[in-house]
Amino acid sequence: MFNLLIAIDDWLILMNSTEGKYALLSCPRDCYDTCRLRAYVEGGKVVRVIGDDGEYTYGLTCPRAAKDVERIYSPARVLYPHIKAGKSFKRIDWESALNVLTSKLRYVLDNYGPQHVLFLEFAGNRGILTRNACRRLWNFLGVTKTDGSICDRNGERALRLTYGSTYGIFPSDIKGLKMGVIWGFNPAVSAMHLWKVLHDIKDMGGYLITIDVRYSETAKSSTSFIKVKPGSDGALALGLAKYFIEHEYVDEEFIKIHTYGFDALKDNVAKYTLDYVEAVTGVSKMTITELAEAMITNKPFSIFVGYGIQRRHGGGEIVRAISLLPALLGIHRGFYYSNSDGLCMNFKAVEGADRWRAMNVVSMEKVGEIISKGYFKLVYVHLCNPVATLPNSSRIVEGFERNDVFVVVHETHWSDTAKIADLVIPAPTFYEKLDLVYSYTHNIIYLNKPVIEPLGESVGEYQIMCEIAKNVAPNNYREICLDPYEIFELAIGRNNLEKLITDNSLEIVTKPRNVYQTYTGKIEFYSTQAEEEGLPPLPSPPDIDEVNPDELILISSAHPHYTHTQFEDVYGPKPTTIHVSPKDAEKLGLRNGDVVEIRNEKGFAYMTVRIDESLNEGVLWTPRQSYTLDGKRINVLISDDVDTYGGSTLNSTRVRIKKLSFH
Ligand SMILES: Nc1nc2c(c(=O)[nH]1)N[C@H]1C(S)=C(S)[C@@H](COP(=O)(O)OP(=O)(O)OC[C@H]3O[C@@H](n4cnc5c(=O)[nH]c(N)nc54)[C@H](O)[C@@H]3O)O[C@H]1N2
Ligand SMILES: Nc1nc2c(c(=O)[nH]1)N[C@H]1C(S)=C(S)[C@@H](COP(=O)(O)OP(=O)(O)OC[C@H]3O[C@@H](n4cnc5c(=O)[nH]c(N)nc54)[C@H](O)[C@@H]3O)O[C@H]1N2
Ligand code: SF4
Ligand SMILES: [Mo]
Repeated sequence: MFNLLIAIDDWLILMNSTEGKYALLSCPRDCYDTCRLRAYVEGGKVVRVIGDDGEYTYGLTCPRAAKDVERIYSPARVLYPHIKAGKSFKRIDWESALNVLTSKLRYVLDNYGPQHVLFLEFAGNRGILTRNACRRLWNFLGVTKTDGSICDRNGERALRLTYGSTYGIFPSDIKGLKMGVIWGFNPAVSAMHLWKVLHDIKDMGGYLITIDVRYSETAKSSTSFIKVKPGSDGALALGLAKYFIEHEYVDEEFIKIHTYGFDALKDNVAKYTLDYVEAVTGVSKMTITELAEAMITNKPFSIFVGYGIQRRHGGGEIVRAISLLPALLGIHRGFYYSNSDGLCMNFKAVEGADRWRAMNVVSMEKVGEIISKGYFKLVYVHLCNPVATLPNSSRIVEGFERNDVFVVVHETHWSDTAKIADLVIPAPTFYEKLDLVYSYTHNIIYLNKPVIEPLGESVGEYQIMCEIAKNVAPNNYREICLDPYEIFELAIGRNNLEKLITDNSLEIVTKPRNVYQTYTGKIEFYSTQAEEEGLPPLPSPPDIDEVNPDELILISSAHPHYTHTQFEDVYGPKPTTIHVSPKDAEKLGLRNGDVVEIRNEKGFAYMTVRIDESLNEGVLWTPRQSYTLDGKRINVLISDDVDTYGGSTLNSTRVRIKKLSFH
């Protein structure tokens, strides 16, 4: 093993309990909840993991954490560096692995230029050190990076245009609500700890209204459910806005002081009569009226906007329209979406983005198209599994399999992507490394330290970044590679860091809910920044996701057992079922268990039919990144179009299906 430039030998202290010795650490997976976990350790091994009983975790263990022991010690762990040898892999030592990696990187930098190196990452681990700090090297080198747009970009941009930033209500304020409107969000599956807090609203006699394209797990346990046609939520929101304005329910005083562009908005909503909205959304006039009246009479309420709703054409405009509703009724930031903008933390300094900037940025949706053409000569992948999770994924496989593209994957497990890489290097799980973990929902940050030794020869991402920096940028090494605690200090400041080191967790100060970082300092119904950027200054959502007569819309969303493609080694591969509405099944002559071909211009796949009453006619559903019967992932068919707000349109995927007959 080579000598680490930064040795991390600072371990979490184990505490005694009747059930054994345990340490507290935080889950850095890409998930709303960022739980505090109790990891029980015996003989240097993690033997059990449960959710701690403190604030925001409430002693609830999710199905992923419950299986973390199996995941840590899974046979699918990458334990040693491996290099591609023909059709399989050969184990090599770290020194050789680093030699291959740095010499390839230097070769591409010198002969092609930094823009031909792609740094491809996402959020497999959201730790400050593992994720943000590793960007320092790649920003310094000026390589190509992605725009990180796959997940929540459309909604993020919408809220920044309207409110100046994305933060809304924090969990500590949810208790005071009379009503929660859960819009295109399935927290019963995707955020079970936040869901507990939301559910408390109902248990205290308040209301939960869920708006979705299917009768989701969340809808089943809400006070009421409103089913809409995919992509029609913007029309519903502007219909509600018109109702508030017409019936003089708006808070004029609040509007005068805190908002900009109300008169223009008034004209903008004129066409959204109840008749029009009913025709577009499929929601009856009576239900629309009831929803409007519920908002008027149950203040304060908050709208919990999910990410599923905005991954579509017009997704940004839809979130903008929805986000205006509480403001019309006099509520400051009456929404929840992502609270990271509201934390007083300096991500730019951590990433070195305040001094260096990547040269070239590519859309995450278009990675497949660009990679398949061989533009990038070296691709460095960590914290993601792009050949399974990005859209148009067969193009990514095509690119990775080219002889003139060298693919390096730093992974904890043999992911789909690792399996087709040229060089695979082993990474420790979050139980095996130091990090600072923050949440995009609550405001408690944690200092994670290892509870066990890194398995096999795994080495942390930040340490590898430092090794590469030493080799390819020796003169700037000291600037790029700071001590991990210096990185943490950049993120939260010295005073906070001192408290964090003493207590292991810390409540971070949040920005005030009644302050708006827009040009006018107000909530902008009419967005001055959108105008400047050539986007419509007033919310202009599409009426609906357009489809041709024989096409259906394919929606995919989170499954309780998996975090995207993780935990398939524990729970087994994701199901190969496609859910079809009873009406479509009848039209297409389909029965449960039939095998169908699903096809669009990107390709085809085979799946097994499950007839599902929770779906509207015209909508298909499958767990995200599901497998198909012919051994692909559904992402071979997923839309790679980019929304006008720069984000993904995964849920605007249009397909045709037909029963396969075997002769
Ligand atoms: N168990 C589990 N939890 C997770 C994850 C995981 O993989 N597994 N991943 C995490 C990540 S990265 C993310 S981004 C979040 C995602 O979690 P959520 O924000 O809940 O988003 P999705 O699960 O994609 O979709 C939420 C709902 O949107 C609905 N929807 C889709 N289109 C429309 C529409 O046009 N209108 C309306 N009204 N509804 C629509 C879907 O039917 C679905 O029920 O979950 C996080 N939590
Ligand atoms: N069809 C469809 N596709 C989707 C979506 C959808 O709704 N439908 N949702 C999209 C969304 S919202 C998201 S966020 C993306 C997620 O896309 P990805 O981030 O690619 O999802 P994961 O499968 O979780 O991949 C994370 C990888 O990181 C690895 N990993 C975990 N911890 C560590 C670590 O500490 N170090 C290292 N080096 N590796 C680690 C895991 O083993 C795993 O292979 O998928 C997108 N794709
Ligand atoms: S995956 Fe989400 S719900 Fe599960 S432990 Fe991690 S943060 Fe909590
Ligand atoms: Mo996501």
